[in-house]
Amino acid sequence: MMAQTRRDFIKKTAALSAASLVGMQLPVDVNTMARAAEDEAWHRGTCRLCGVGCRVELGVKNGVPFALRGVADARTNYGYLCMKGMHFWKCMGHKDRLTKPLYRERKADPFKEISWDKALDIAAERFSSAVKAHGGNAVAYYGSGQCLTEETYLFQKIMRGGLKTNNVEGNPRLCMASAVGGYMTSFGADEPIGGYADLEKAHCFFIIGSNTAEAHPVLFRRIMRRKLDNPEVKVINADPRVSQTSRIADKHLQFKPGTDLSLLNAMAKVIIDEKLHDQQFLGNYAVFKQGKEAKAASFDEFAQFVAPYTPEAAAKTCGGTITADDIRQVARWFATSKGTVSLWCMGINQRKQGVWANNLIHNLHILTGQLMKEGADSLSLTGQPNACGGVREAGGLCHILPGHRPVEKEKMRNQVEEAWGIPLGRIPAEPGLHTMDLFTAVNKGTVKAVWINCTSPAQSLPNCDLYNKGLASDDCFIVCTDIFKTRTTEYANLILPTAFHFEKTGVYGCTERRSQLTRKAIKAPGEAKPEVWIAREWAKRLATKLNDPVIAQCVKPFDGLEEDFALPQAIWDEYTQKLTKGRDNDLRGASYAVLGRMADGVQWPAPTEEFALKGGTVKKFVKGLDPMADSESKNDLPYQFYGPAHEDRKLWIWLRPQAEPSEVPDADYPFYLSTGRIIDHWHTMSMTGRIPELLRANPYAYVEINPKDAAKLGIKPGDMVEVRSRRGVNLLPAKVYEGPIEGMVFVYWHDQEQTRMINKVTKDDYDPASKEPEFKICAVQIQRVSGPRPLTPFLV
Ligand SMILES: Nc1nc2c(c(=O)[nH]1)N[C@H]1C(S)=C(S)[C@@H](COP(=O)(O)OP(=O)(O)OC[C@H]3O[C@@H](n4cnc5c(=O)[nH]c(N)nc54)[C@H](O)[C@@H]3O)O[C@H]1N2
Ligand SMILES: Nc1nc2c(c(=O)[nH]1)N[C@H]1C(S)=C(S)[C@@H](COP(=O)(O)OP(=O)(O)OC[C@H]3O[C@@H](n4cnc5c(=O)[nH]c(N)nc54)[C@H](O)[C@@H]3O)O[C@H]1N2
Ligand code: SF4
Ligand SMILES: [Mo]
Repeated sequence: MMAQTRRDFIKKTAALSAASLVGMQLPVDVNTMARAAEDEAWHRGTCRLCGVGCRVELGVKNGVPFALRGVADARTNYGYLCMKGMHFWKCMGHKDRLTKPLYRERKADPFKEISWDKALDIAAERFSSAVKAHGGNAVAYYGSGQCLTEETYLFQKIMRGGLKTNNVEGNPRLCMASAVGGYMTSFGADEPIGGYADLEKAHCFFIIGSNTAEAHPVLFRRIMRRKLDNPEVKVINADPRVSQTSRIADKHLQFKPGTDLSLLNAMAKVIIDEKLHDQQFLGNYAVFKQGKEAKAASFDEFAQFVAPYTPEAAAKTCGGTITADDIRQVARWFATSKGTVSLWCMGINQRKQGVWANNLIHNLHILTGQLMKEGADSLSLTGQPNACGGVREAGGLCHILPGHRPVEKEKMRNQVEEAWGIPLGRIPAEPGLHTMDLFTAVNKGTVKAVWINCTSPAQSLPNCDLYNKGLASDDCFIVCTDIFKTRTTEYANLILPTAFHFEKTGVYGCTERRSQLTRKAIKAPGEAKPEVWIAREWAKRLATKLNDPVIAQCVKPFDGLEEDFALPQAIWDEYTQKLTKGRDNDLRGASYAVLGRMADGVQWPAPTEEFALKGGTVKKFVKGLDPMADSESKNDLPYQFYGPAHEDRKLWIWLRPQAEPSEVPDADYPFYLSTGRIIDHWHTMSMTGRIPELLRANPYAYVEINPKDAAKLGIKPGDMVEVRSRRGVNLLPAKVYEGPIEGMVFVYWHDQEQTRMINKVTKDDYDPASKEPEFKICAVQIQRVSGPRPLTPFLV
């Protein structure tokens, strides 16, 4: 059956392969195809925004961008784009772009323009004096799932190998950490087994805690197309809110926030009771585990564990409109369809039990064998364009090194040190500070200097006012690399202007293990520079100031290379050739030359160029499709689960109970607050807030209230409402509609205006396993405020 999948796959993508072959044979690079007029060119790259990874072409005339369009033969998007994707290029020539380094010694001082030379000198001086006085752990790098892989890789190399600290973190801790924890503990390997190709083959979609329609619009379009063409395809949507995604659902399961662990366990119980599990798949590939020590359990123990989660009991826990029969129905659809794909995102990850909730979704796939066949996958949606490629794969979190290597394993550290040509033992054995501990340490004054790159924690951290106190203090030196001023640059000592997407070269790796190259197509404004240049030049100065040849060694391979292409290429080559060899994310075949020829990049594992030129691995662990499954094969079974974290090479089904969120409503704070996204804005709105076509649609945040609650509180649409928690307060206009379940309100978190920054209100408690904060649930009181309140967007 899988051999047929491969044939099907090749047939379906024949045109695409032909395109790649053309690229192979001709000396033309498909990334820059001159069209029509000689001065007009279309440059191929990836969308700057979400984790779908749509392939785009930027139209440039006389050095100025004028349009952006989708690439029709790209397997990520088949030409489609969403509104934000079509418009992000308008950030390129924007009048607000940062164009010169800015500096102030104290945070109360005004900023002054300074030269790059001076700026880098100051950054090196402040970091090296902190290291001299207090050791490597007194400094930190805080990056982003929106950095290019080359940027994340180089910064973490300088921090770990050069400054001897694992204080390398980034915003994926706020986002994907629970998904990583789920994949590692259930499958022994991070990142999805299948990918988008499964969407067109699926017969049932289980969408839980994901507003795919607004957060991954192009994938939603593919799901909708599949359902339109095949009305028998079932769509289940499980979310405490009726969202834009629910509109295509055959069944919407609406429940009290945080109760869905019960729902998932009840689905498992129905599956077992009705004997819908796949005994043979379980026998060949799965074991059962429980507790912190991952103690072995039996099938019977699992059955006993889920026994109390009867559909009736779960329906009661979940509240809302769910009935026991709904739960039976969706469990049957899930188990018996010819192929079920689950999709989830922050409604599952940003939870006190984020890893457990991930495990419970994987459980259903392992139990039913809805995993390895075509049209089936347990597919975690990634939020940012390069959280997978840059951060999860290239060492962007405090506990992981490049190539999916855990920091705490000495052998893994030594492999990295050898690849870098630095003394063994140079990289500290202890993981660094995770995000919430890092900003707590800034508050305490124990971290003396932080480099914040491509992210705006002053707005995106939960309970942000608490952490902004530390950022505001002169005890901590803050460098921000950004393209615009943000809420975070308000706390900076040094603001360094960087080149934007398409103004520099590098790779993004999206949700489905796919790496795609974007080459520089236009010049950055003013003196803005690519981060790889900034990092290299900074490291050279650190080496001098600390008189440490090992720091110099970290950037020596990149010495003198021009920053537009040769430098990022050399960084990519070092990372892929030296540090992905033999790892599950083997990318050795995906050189810039190969990526440049592909319409849509390469899915790892892709150990050879020949294999990469065919597109790489569509489905991991399948012999005949995944070269590592073949090379690692230990038996005659069709699948080989070689995931690095499970030595037994098995899939683990976990016994995980329902548990309470960190904060639930009570008499004083009687409502659940949940926060999330809308289709036309991106995070802190630094980009989308500056694009009139996007801002006009949603100029300011509002609070969604269920009509029954609004009636009880005398709130009418448009009334100004105070949303108050134990931590802070917002003042927002009301949107009254049947979205959130009764007893719950929802606010999008994009708005930068101080009275509408919802992270003043959210709670900063986190999942003890993944350290990911519970942005999705806290308790608030809401109250109508009388009198006129003028509403102004933060940017006009
Ligand atoms: N337009 C747009 N798209 C984006 C982004 C953006 O800023 N704007 N950001 C990108 C990023 S980085 C990310 S991480 C993704 C996020 O993508 P999503 O996670 O899909 O988006 P959110 O709106 O954060 O949250 C999704 C849903 O979780 C639900 N939820 C709340 N509480 C619970 C619960 O207890 N259980 C369950 N099952 N669900 C719950 C909410 O009601 C909401 O509908 O989007 C990416 N795409
Ligand atoms: N309440 C609440 N809070 C949340 C969430 C939630 O659901 N609810 N979600 C969380 C999640 S999932 C995420 S991912 C985070 C995201 O939160 P952030 O990462 O803080 O938000 P962004 O606006 O994406 O920040 C990216 C920054 O990079 C800048 N930038 C753009 N291009 C470049 C470039 O090429 N180089 C550099 N150096 N900078 C550039 C932008 O101007 C912007 O300031 O927020 C988290 N916060
Ligand atoms: S779906 Fe995501 S990747 Fe695609 S165009 Fe929209 S924002 Fe860009
Ligand atoms: Mo995210």
